[in-house]
Amino acid sequence: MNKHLPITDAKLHPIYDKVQAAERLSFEDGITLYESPDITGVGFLANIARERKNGNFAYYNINQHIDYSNVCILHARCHFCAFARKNIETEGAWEMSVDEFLDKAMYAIDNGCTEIHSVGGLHPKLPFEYYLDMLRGLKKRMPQVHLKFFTAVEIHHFSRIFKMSIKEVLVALREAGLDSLPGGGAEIFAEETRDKICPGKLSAEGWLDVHRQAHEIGIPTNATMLYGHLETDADRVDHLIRLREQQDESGGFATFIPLAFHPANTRMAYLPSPSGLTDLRNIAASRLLLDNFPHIKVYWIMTGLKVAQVALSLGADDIDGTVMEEKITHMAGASTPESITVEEIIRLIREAGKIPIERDTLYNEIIREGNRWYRKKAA
Ligand code: V47
Repeated sequence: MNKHLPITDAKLHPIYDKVQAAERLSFEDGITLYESPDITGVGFLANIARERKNGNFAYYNINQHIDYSNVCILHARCHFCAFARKNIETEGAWEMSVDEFLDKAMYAIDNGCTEIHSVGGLHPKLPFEYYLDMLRGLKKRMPQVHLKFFTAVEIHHFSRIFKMSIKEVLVALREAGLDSLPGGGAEIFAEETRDKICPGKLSAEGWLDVHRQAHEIGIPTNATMLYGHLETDADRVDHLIRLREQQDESGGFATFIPLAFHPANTRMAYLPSPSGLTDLRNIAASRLLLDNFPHIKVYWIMTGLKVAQVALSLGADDIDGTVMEEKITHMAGASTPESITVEEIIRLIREAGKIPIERDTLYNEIIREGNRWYRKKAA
């Protein structure tokens, strides 16, 4: 090994050779990445993979999260969740009307937002028309804004309560204006751990199946992994490899986002928060194992801005966006702001030595002229 390379753990040397040759890493390689004491070496390897895919660019977007309701039939099931409430009478519960939802979204859109990201709990009573009207209302007013709505768990819930197949739900939502699915609800696929942290929730197979069916009809999606709870290194590698296999088969994942568990106000509040090094290792390992994912996003809301900035040199090529209003992590004790300005995002990216690119949800470059924006045409 060249003495100038910043790798001190000899166990990483064979992985270095594979990364240089752009060869696929194995399950055992994944375990080595998680166990290695040489985090600098792991990050160095991830940066090789990152630069090969994304050069020196770092992406961000101008988006708004709107959680339409936190009423959830699984409120007592997901031990990691501080967001869900039993019903609308429970303290801290909310349920937006379609008009309230549209007003909030339109305010963001009028202020330059290119993506609305909207999810909610598994609501027992809202009719299917409610969800269709949210999409239709926005598409009619602003067709160019990307609508990234509903996790696979919500899609499965709609299919169950409205007695439609998953495909029928997806097709109806797409006709109403749905552009993509966010990556939430994946948690950790390994059955034993999944059963401990969210017994009774949609299985790993069910989650992957919804994404596969979305990809089959041309709806792109994202993927996540919740880490920092009861999962083992083997669970993390298993999760990433199952995503990689799904991507080989259906090919519609745009980005992967590792999510750092926030324990406050949850049934796992006895656990410590994941450390900065755990955050960075998850970013680096996912960049290296997910060789068929075009992008790795560091979600600054969960890691904090400082770790997010460092992550741009250790595997991540996307820092998410302005977000504007975040509930899921902040109800679980996040100390990050709920939004940041574009100027701040650009400053952090430039200071990390990267070139900031404003993107839409599907990584097309956004060009702004005054108050107007458009997607740059591919050359
Ligand atoms: O599904 C819930 C997780 C997810 C906690 O697709 C928690 O672009 C940490 O999926 N601590 C929702 N995490 C967020 C999400 C997401 C975020 C940003 C971008 C995208 C995207 C997707 O948050 C949930 C769950 O996995 N979560 N509770 C908690 N206490």
